[in-house]
Amino acid sequence: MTDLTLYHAIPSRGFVTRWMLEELGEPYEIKLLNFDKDEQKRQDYLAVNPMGRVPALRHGDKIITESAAICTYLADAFPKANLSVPIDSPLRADYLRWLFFGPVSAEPTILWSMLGHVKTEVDYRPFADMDDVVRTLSGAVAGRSFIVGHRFTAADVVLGSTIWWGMRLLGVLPETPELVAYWEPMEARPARQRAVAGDERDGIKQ
Ligand SMILES: N[C@@H](CCC(=O)N[C@@H](CS)C(=O)NCC(=O)O)C(=O)O
Repeated sequence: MTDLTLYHAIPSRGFVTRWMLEELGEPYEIKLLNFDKDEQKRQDYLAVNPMGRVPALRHGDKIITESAAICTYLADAFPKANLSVPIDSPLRADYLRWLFFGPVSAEPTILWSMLGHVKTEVDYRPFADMDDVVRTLSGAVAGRSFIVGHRFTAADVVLGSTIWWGMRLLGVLPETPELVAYWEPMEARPARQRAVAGDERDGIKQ
């Protein structure tokens, strides 16, 4: 019996949080939702996340949604795992910056680029230029094993997932030497490998 339950679908962004849970090392349970059956839109799940989207995490009587928020929450709620950066640390600003950068700045640009820069009705560009995203990201990870300080944190799970998604899954984010050098050791982490194996195993059951 565990008090952590992840609502997940395969494949989906729920994977980011599965990886985070594996890094955490706490027992957790997975409730799989089948998108083909629209299970994410059923009333019982809408009570968990009215957006009808995954992931969502239940921790005891608390519910949290948004993959980056879930990773941030878990890192703070389980400090023994040393995956957060304390609020009084001089690195806290970098930590928050990179936790938000992937989902908020890079992912819309990656998606917009994948969709062929669809025209919007507004007369300003709603998303950052891909060149700016690539230059910023590559510069941030250049020569670094981890995005913040000298150890792995939740920011690596979130930012690494954005890089993998844009660069390897969608193939829209260019494979710069800096991004590849940062990402490949992340991909090899045992916790990520366990999450991949878990998704492969559970994906068959779906
Ligand atoms: N910003 C949210 C996005 C969640 C989201 O859109 N998830 C997709 C899967 S990647 C989903 O649940 N889609 C449901 C659907 O297509 O009906 C997060 O990062 O958690």
